Amino acid sequence: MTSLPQALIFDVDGTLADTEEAHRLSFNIAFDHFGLGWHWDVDLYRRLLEVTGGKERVAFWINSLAAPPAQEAAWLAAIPQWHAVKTRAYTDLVARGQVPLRAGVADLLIAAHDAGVRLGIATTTTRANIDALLETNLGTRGLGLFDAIACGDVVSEKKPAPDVYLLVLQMLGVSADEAIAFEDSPQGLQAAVGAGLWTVVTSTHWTEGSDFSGAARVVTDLRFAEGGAASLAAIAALWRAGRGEANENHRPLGAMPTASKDS
Ligand code: XBP
Ligand code: MG
Repeated sequence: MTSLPQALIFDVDGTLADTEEAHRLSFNIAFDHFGLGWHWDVDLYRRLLEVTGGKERVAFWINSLAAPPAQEAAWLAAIPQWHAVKTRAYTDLVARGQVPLRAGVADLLIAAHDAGVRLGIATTTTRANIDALLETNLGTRGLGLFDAIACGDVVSEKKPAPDVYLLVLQMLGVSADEAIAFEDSPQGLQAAVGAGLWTVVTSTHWTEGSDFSGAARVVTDLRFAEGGAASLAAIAALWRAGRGEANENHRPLGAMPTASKDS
């Protein structure tokens, strides 16, 4: 029996669930709520997804409008208020069952947890979004499956910086070479690889065709075999076989992240 990694670390948006359409709708709900007259369509949002973090994404959008300095400053100051409305809209969509987990995810999480593999989350999204996603899709045991959750503003440098992965490794008490990361985007992949992690990419329609150089594997979903336990064993076997070669490609571990001013 292939020995298992000590930990599996999951990105959230695009990896645990295909969430970005719900995020896009929620941003537009917030823009309408405040009468801003902005609408992010699918093509524009796909481009904006290169900016990680919802608040940062709105700030990037505002800067692109080249508004008069006083107007720009007023809009930038209002982002936290808008983002709170957006997050409420998003968590409502999730709670109504509009955002299911991706294929194979629930089985893999439960199999890994039951096998004693530690589970972590390393994400740019807001904590309330994670709680809603896990509780709605996995019930009250959902959050309890995870030993460490590093999310949102807990680090000042968001993905593609490696900080959130370095932090969750620290929280788990696991070294990068004893863990596997799962991501969906080039920014997330860069963050995980930058932290020294052997990384599996499960792209979505938002990120397919992106440059996933540095990924140990690029797959369509996390069903590596029939059932969670078999998938876990299959992923572990690939990891054991590939770990040596992958580590040669990884950049050295970054310095431990400095906790952000908000933490
Ligand atoms: C993806 C992100 C997030 C979401 C929106 O996070 O960049 O910002 O798009 O969520 P992940 P917020 O690292 O899980 O792929 O509005 O809460 O930021
Ligand atoms: Mg993602």
